[in-house]
Amino acid sequence: MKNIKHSWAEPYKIKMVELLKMTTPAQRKKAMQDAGYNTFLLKSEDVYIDLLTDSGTSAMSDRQWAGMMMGDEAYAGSRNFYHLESVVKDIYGYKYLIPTHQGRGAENILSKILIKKGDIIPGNMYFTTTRLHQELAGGKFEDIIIDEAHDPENDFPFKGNIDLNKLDKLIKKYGAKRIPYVSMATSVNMAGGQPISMKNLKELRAFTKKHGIRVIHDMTRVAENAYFIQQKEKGYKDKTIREIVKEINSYTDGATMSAKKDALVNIGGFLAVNDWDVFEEARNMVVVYEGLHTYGGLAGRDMEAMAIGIGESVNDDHIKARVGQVIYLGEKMLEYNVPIVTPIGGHGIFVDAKKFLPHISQDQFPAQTLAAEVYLDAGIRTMERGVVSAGRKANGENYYPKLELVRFTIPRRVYTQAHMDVIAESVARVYERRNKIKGMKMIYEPKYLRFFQAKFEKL
Ligand code: PLI
Repeated sequence: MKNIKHSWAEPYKIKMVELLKMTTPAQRKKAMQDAGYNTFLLKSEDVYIDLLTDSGTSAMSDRQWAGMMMGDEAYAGSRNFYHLESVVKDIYGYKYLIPTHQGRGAENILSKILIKKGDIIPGNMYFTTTRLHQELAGGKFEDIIIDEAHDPENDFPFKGNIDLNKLDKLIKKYGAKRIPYVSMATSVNMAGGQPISMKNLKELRAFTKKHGIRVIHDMTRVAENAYFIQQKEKGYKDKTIREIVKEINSYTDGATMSAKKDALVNIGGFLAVNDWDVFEEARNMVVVYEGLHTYGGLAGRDMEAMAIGIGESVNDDHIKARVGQVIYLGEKMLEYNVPIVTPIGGHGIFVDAKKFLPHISQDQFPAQTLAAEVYLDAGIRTMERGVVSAGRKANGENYYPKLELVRFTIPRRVYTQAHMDVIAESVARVYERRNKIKGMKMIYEPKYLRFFQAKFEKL
């Protein structure tokens, strides 16, 4: 009896299905060429299993759909806003709420309020939209994540941690006055969904307090981070996800949230702060960029679905199955010797394209190439997270990130274990023929966030 495994399973059953189109290799070849070898430019109906992102792609529950029918679509003072506000206070612990249409809406407002020209914003690895808003507001992002995060094979369990020595050096170099806040993300997306530990967060809080620097939390995937703390950090195994999430937030001064991830909705986000002055300024500004402060670009029904989704997102059974499915896929890929970022993160598997295609130089876009090849094999859509996503510096030079990854992002509550098997087998097939794969050149490059619309040609 002792050796029988205790498997996780989904804490829900399926009530409605969406049919998928199956494609032939010839159809996929044409679709990929038409898309300029950029998976963002594929038509969704040409995709079999869509792992482009976990953003806005979750399946909502029957309770969330019922909530949608309870939308109060008043221009001002919708009851759904007050419901959301009470949930953000109660579950997340932040005092003041500004709803926004999605995460970057909150990033825009926050960056404009807190950042002055010439400021430095240290953070645990950049995220594309977050860094761009910081730069557009006149700031400069500085990466202070621990070195382990840049090594895909390092098995340290909390690769999202912040290196306080790096922060200290920045303070000594620029002075605390030029650092408006530390941009701290839970489940660091670009590092492979890697968590930050509670211990590190507590140390960060104490250190920043000493220097009078705020901590702003990108809480897009906070529940997934909480799961790793519960499973791996001493002293947390008997705490609930809900308790851990609240504790994480308690060490920060405010947060930007893309509710399209953890919070299980297809659209929505918010800015939440504890500081009245920042709130007041944000409440002024949201009217300019998003909408009135009681809807922020969202319909009443969207806010209701978000309020209910936040509650579901901190349920222990939900998060165990959610991350369990990601780990299942990662372990399957490892069985086929596919090089992936380890430890396996919370929202997807990140395949190490430098190691998968060592004969392709970073100038020939190994991760972009691999994402195209994976689509061609079985219609699985993934995303480049490497030199294309990293973009260019203010002086026009490319950023060359150490990590050159293809992200297989798992939408929440959408695909089954059989889909995971199909994905792992497809990647294993591409891995078998890896030596024959050639790189690409970029033939069209947009000015901002180029990965969304750039086009490529095979060499
Ligand atoms: O896509 P938005 O504007 O709702 O959120 C922006 C955003 C902010 N922070 C983090 C960590 C994100 O992952 C994020 C969006 N991520 C996307 C779209 C993704 O595919 O990962």
